[in-house]
Amino acid sequence: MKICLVCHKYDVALDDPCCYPLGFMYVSSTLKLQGHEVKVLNYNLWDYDFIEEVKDQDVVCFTGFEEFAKSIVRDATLCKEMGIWTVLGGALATYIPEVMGKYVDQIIVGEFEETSNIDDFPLPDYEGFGVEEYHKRHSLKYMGVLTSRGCPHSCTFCTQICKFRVRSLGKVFGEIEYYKRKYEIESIVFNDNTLNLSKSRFMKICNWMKGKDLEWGASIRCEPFDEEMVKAAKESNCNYFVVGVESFNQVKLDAMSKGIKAESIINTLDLLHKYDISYHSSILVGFENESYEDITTEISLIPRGYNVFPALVQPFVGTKDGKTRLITEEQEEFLDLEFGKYIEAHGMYQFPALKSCNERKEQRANDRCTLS
Ligand code: B12
Ligand SMILES: C[S@@+](CC[C@H](N)C(=O)[O-])C[C@H]1O[C@@H](n2cnc3c(N)ncnc32)[C@H](O)[C@@H]1O
Ligand code: SF4
Repeated sequence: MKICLVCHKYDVALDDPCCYPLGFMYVSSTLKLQGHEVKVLNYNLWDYDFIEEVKDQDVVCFTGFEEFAKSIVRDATLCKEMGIWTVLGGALATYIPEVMGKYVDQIIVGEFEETSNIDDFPLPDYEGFGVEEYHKRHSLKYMGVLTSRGCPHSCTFCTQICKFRVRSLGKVFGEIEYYKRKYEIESIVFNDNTLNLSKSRFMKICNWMKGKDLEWGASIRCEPFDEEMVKAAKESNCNYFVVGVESFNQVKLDAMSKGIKAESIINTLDLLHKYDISYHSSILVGFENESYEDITTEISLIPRGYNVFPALVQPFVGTKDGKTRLITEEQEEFLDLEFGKYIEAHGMYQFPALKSCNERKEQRANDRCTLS
């Protein structure tokens, strides 16, 4: 069958360390393995004449979070008018199938490859989604790699599409070696929800990355994390972590089922400072029992000197938090703007290795000047 995957444009900079639509790329490679002829419209890189592109296709597939809902409805309606079968997978399909089912012919809930063994999944279809173009536009060549799916924790504000499973590390390392050979990459972003669920697995990853001449980054929880782990990360060229902090208040951490102790947050962040590994993290505010004063007080109590930024909890499909707020819409808008300004001023999302192309070119030019 001729199947077209429509990947709408994310509202993130192309240089974001998480810019690859990995889930859809996995769908693509599985479909190819099943013998389908797959075509991808990746709006993150290019624009298309939609009708022209899909008119000879048997099936058109969509994916995404809330921000894509409008574009999905628009394009699915066009497809229906043309008599093309439409399919939706991902978060919207999984959590609000009854709503989205009105606009598409078929809904696929959860992981596409759910029934097979995680180690048998084909690698994500980077080629089909234009990886060479990403590499041209990025300031450095990196690939996103998943060593696991899902997360065994259940923080109240977060949702997972699938149950937690890990890949065998041999497979993960093989994938990285393959990318290194094929694309001469400079960096790896581990796109797992949490890379440090197990200390021994985290140590094995660090030990393997050591000496590979690849920078890397990942998302981690504050527990388990200790000096042995941060040292191994540093020695293996780790240069960035996204750290789950959410609050320094133990009562609030417990209410959101975070499963960590407030003191381990400080320990973790201090270790990152000691070993000079960049990071960013958020304090989540705007839960249903929080007044404007509670929020401003919590923000004023964020310990100084850490890269911890305030953020409004987002009521994603599949989560309940943030749907009912105690603060008024005006207060919410005001906080959102203030947080935006704060983040812009401090460059929260500036993954150190992924500076904008211009900045990197400038830096190279400056480096040359200094040397000559
Ligand atoms: C890459 C990434 C992004 C990228 C791309 C998004 C994407 N989906 O690929 C970008 C940069 C856009 C992004 C942005 C954000 N993200 Co993000 N992101 C990720 C990340 C690291 C990897 C995604 C991934 O590859 N998942 C694994 C794949 C295998 O799963 P999947 O995408 O669900 O795909 C499978 C199924 O859903 C299904 N499927 C998917 N599409 C389709 C389509 C069809 C047709 C079919 C049949 C099946 C199907 O099959 C796939 C393979 O099995 C995840 C963490 C994680 N490991 O999941 C966070 C994650 C999804 N992001 C998260 C967050 C919080 C954000 C941001 C709010 C960050 C921020 N502060 O701005 C924004 C907001 C996004 C939004 N508007 O809602 C949260 C979501 C939390 C939640 N929903 O409660 C996650 C889970 C991280 C976390 N634990 O906090 N993100
Ligand atoms: C991958 S997690 C961080 C690492 C690790 N999994 C952890 O939770 O400690 C990414 C971060 O995204 C943020 N996040 C997740 N769901 C969110 C939501 N609904 N609203 C706002 N931020 C959210 C949280 O701050 C969370 O720590
Ligand atoms: S916030 Fe992090 S630890 Fe909590 S459930 Fe989500 S991914 Fe897991």
